[in-house]
Amino acid sequence: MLHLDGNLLPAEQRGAAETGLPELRKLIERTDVEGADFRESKLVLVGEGEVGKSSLLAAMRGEPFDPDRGSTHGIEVKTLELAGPGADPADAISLNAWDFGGQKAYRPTHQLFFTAPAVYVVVWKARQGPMQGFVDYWIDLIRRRTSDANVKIHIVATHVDAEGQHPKIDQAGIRERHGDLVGGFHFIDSATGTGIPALKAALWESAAAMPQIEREVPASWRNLRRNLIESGESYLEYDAYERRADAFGLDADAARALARIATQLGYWIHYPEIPGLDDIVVLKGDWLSTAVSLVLDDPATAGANGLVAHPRLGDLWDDPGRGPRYRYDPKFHPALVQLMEKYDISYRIAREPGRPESSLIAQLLDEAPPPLDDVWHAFGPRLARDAQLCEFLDANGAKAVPEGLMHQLIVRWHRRSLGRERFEDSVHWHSGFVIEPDPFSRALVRLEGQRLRIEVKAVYPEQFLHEFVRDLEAYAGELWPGLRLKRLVPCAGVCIDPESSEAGLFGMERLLSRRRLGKKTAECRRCWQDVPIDALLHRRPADDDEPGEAPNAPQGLDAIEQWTRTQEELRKIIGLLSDEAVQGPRFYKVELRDKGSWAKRLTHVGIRVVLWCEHSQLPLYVLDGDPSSGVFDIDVPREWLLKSAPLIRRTLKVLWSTVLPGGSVALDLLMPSFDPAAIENHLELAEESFKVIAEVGEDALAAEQPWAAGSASARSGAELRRLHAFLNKADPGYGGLERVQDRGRFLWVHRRFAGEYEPGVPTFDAT
Ligand SMILES: Nc1nc2c(ncn2[C@@H]2O[C@H](COP(=O)(O)OP(=O)(O)OP(=O)(O)O)[C@@H](O)[C@H]2O)c(=O)[nH]1
Ligand SMILES: [Mg+2]
Repeated sequence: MLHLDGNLLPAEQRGAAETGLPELRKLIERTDVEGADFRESKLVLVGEGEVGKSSLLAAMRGEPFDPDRGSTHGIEVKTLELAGPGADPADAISLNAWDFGGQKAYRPTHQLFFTAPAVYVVVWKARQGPMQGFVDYWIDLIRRRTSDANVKIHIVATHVDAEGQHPKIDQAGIRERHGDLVGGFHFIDSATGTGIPALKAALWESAAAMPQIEREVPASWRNLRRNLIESGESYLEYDAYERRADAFGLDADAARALARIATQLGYWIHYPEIPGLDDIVVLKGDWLSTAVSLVLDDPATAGANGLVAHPRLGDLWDDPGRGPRYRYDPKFHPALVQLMEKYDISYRIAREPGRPESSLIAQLLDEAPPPLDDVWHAFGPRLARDAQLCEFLDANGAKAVPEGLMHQLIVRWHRRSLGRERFEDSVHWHSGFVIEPDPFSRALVRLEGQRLRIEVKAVYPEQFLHEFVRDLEAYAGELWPGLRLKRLVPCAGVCIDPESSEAGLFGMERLLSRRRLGKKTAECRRCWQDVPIDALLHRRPADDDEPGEAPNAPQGLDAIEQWTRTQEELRKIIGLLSDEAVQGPRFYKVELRDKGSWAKRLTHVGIRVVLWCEHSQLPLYVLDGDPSSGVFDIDVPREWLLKSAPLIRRTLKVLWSTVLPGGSVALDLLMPSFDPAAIENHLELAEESFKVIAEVGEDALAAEQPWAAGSASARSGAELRRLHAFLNKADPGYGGLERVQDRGRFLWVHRRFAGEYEPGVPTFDAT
């Protein structure tokens, strides 16, 4: 058996493992046959603008010094061959050197390409003022993105001969803060060549010490990659790539595996799932970032607060006034837009007749916040309010807001923005935004110094807070593994500060551990009063995934409250079954086709499965106006029905409450002419069926104990997967439900809502 988890396999093989076992097997077989050493690693040059990064790389590559070198647009990737200390050619290491343009505007995008394993060079120039701060800044940026694993950082001062003095930097301080990550301090001059050989030797040492520098990969892979690097091409059409691969002895499967793995490693770009990128392999890592920099550098887009019409993008990406490196064949423009979306750089705004399709580049949003009176202060005066603050702490415990975080959050949450239908209604700026998680609640998210403050107005504001912070934690954990999220609870008026500034803040972890220890209060570090912990944590447990009590509203709750509870339960079910949603939908209802046959205890029973849309929370037959749409009569093993009963019951309850008066907003808005009684009839049938299942099931349950072992979610998931297999036989298209992604999670929605999640291939027409 192959053990694929953990870090036992080198990255290529892990990549192959993720793409499927057959490919992995093939890779391993090939390695046995024709394994060859592959000494290659990544070098990343960073630092402020114009400190001499590109000149340094040129000097190391043995190119003549160019006193009039232009500033780097985006990223340039070049190879740097380093010979080992002896003359043995087998010691040579080939580095892919990534030279980043230092302009501030590029930083949020560039750091996406800071990956490990890699040797980093932080370049500085000792002319003006204290450069120490900049050096620290870049080291921090690298560490946040890489969580220190497999990273070495060299700190290089340029212009040393030109300056005529040895620049000073607090080496001891930097070593103290960053420890073993620091590979060394170097002082060079690219114009005269001073210090260049010694630096190259030091970089070789660091690269040679990287784990997996000598990866065993098939010689055919290595030879193909070498050939492609040396050819200098930026991209290949997929069939040309296949032909080239074939010439190096790679069949179609192996070529596809290599393309995917090289994408995962950040060398190439090939996304078979993005239309337009499926038929090319981009060979240069800087291809996308340069395209993004052309947009970021565009004064017109900046002047429009980041709003750019696609024809304008078309002009920027194929400007006859620029050199070939900055021109992109228009057939790739749609793919570029989709890649920017994939990296949360931009999103497409709602289409309007007479206006060309447009995107918002979040990084170029206005610095000044818009007036918040109407959209926030006046909103929902009777709704409950809650707030939380988040801090990001680095390995040294220092606070740091990840660069570009706010822009990425704006893109990530744009489906809840106020401008969903009319872009002009959006409320967002450089460091904040207002969103509407659902029709009855709003949230204001903004940067406050080094903290992110999230305020919510809703019936149960803690629900959204919980969802948002959890999403933030997962997202930040992926992008900035070197940072840790710390949650803070404001005193929210509990604080007895004489100025009632309500500025007291309590660390969430501290409150929770105090409570676990049985303590009832926590001391406020602002007013030094003991504040009741329960008052600070007026939150209900939100992550229990056991079937909670029904969302049926207790007496006295009004429609909005009931609606909110229903949504919460829906979200829980969606979250509980998120892995299974890769394969198929989660919302369905079951009726027994013949209740009598259930009692006969045959091994199989006839059921009717009715599929629901997870977006509108309505059955497909309602949305399609066709009683047979999304309705399947199938035979299933009796034992499946017994095991699925808990999930069926839980889903049934919540589907019921969506059609109760006030339950589903969607029904009134989307289907004003539809009579809810029709759904009610269906649900009644399902409920009766469920009663029959449960009654006759009791003794069977006792005998078979299908509900006994494992956690509820694991069991429900397994049974749901079986249902997908049954339905697949009847209709692999699941009645036309489409799978879409929202913040990395899958949803199954009616096709008419799919466009809200996945806007399709972008268009570049003038209207
Ligand atoms: N005398 C001297 N000049 C240098 C040295 N390094 C760079 N320069 C000059 O400084 C200017 C900027 O150098 P670049 O290498 O373009 O700087 P960069 O860091 O790549 O700049 P960006 O790409 O804009 O971030 C150029 O005009 C170089 O000729 C050095 O070591 N000595
Ligand atoms: Mg440069």
